[in-house]
Parts: sequence; C-alpha cells; structure tokens
Amino acid sequence: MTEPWTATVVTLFPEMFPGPLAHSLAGRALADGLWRLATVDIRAHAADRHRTVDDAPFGGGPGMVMRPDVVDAALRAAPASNGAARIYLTPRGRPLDQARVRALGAGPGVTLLCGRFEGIDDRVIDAHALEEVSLGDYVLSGGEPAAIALLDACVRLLPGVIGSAEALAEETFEAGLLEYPHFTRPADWCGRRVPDVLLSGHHERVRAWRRDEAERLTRERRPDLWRRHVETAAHAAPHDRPRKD
Ligand code: 9WO
Repeated sequence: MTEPWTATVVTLFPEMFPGPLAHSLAGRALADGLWRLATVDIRAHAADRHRTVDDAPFGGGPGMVMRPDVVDAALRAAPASNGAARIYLTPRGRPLDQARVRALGAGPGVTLLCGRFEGIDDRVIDAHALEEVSLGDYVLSGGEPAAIALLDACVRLLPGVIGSAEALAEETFEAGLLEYPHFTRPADWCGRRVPDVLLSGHHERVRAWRRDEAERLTRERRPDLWRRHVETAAHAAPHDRPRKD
C-alpha cells in the first residue's frame, strides 16, 4: 500500500491547519485518508526558556527575522520528505502555476515552511535547499494563507478527490486559457438572459462558444498567457491553432 500524499506544514501557527482544508472536498479526502496533513510548531523548537523564535535583523531595519537555529531545528523535525518538495512560501518566490501544482500533486507530498515577521534567516533557505514559491505579487501577514491555497490546489487533483468531469475542467486552464463564463437557472435573471447558444442543445456550438470565450477573456485580461498559448499552439496541428484576431 503506497503512502497517501502527505503535506507537512512548518509554522508558528499549527492551529491554523487544517482550517479551510477540513471542509468540502479536501476535508472529505482528508477524513477518507486520500491525503495526510502534519504540522510542526516552530516555537516548540526554540532553545531558550522564553521560546524565542526571532531576533533583530543584522544591518538594522524594521521588524524581526526568524532565527536560523530554531527554523532549522523545526525543519529537521519534519518527517523525512522522501522526495517531497520542500517549499518556502514567499513573495520573492517563483510564481506558482497549474503545471507546478500538477507536478506537486503527482509527487509524494510537500513540506511547506511558513514565515512570519519580516522573514526567515536566508541561510536556512540555502542549508535546506528550499524551493521558494510565490502565490502572487503581494505581501501577506504570513506564509500560512499561501500554504493553504497551495495545498487546496494540489489536493483537488489527487485521485478520487473530485469527479472526472470536474477534473476535465482543468484541461481548459491546462491549455493556458482562462475559464469560460458559467451560467445556470433561471435563464432570465433580473432581465439578464443566458446566451442563446447555451440553450440550443447544440453541443458543438456550445463547445465552440466556450472556446471562443476562453480565448477572448484570455486575450483581454492576460496577454501574457495569450502570447504563451499562441506560441504553444503554433507548434500544434493547424486545426488546433487559435484565431489570430
Ligand atoms: C515580507 C516582505 C515585505 C515587503 C516586501 C517583500 C516581503 N517579503 C516578505 C516575506 O517573505 N515574509 C515572510 C513570509 C515572513 C513574513 C510573512 N511572509 C509572507 C509570505 N508574506 N507574504 C507571503 C507570501 C507567500 C507566497 N505568496 C505571496 C505572499
């Protein structure tokens, strides 16, 4: 029996976990043993009786930095990662994308280090060869919300967590396009009607409309994704190529 996908979160706030991950699909999967979650309380590895985890930054400046000896001891207390990615959540990390999420979900699991204060001593990142990952160009109060988001993105892809139909929805994004608009009943809501094509029952026209909408939205909102999509499709068979306009 292979071990379930395992997430270990190294944090000053273990009580934040599983948090939202205890609910809905992730929570059911956790309860069913489809994945495992462990936490390591960084403060439990503080050396002094005051359980100090931070200190003033060398070179001066605002705030405090998490001590390397304490964070190192907490990381060493994390179960052996047996090939699992070891990630530090930070704004200066490599932006997380669905390709990386899929790769993480396909592995044995992840060990996630969550920083607080102004960050952790950089020597720990080097000593543990941590992969720095960002969920966006903004600064949170700590790495924990980013860790929860990353775990949600990975867990939903694990076998048995979501139905195959929903998993196919991933294909849209996997093609590098944004999601097309969704509609459900009532067909007329406050005078706002659902596009007629979606009521036509013509599956090929619905498919084409959804593809066109995904391409339109991607062109309008994410020119970076659109450029990559066009370049990728340029190597695909001619009939797969997206319209140029
Ligand atoms: C703090 C900070 C402040 C200004 C500019 C850049 C900065 N980076 C950090 C930082 O990495 N802080 C550490 C982790 C410790 C303090 C809280 N942390 C954090 C992680 N804030 N925001 C994130 C984060 C992680 C992943 N994706 C986006 C934001």
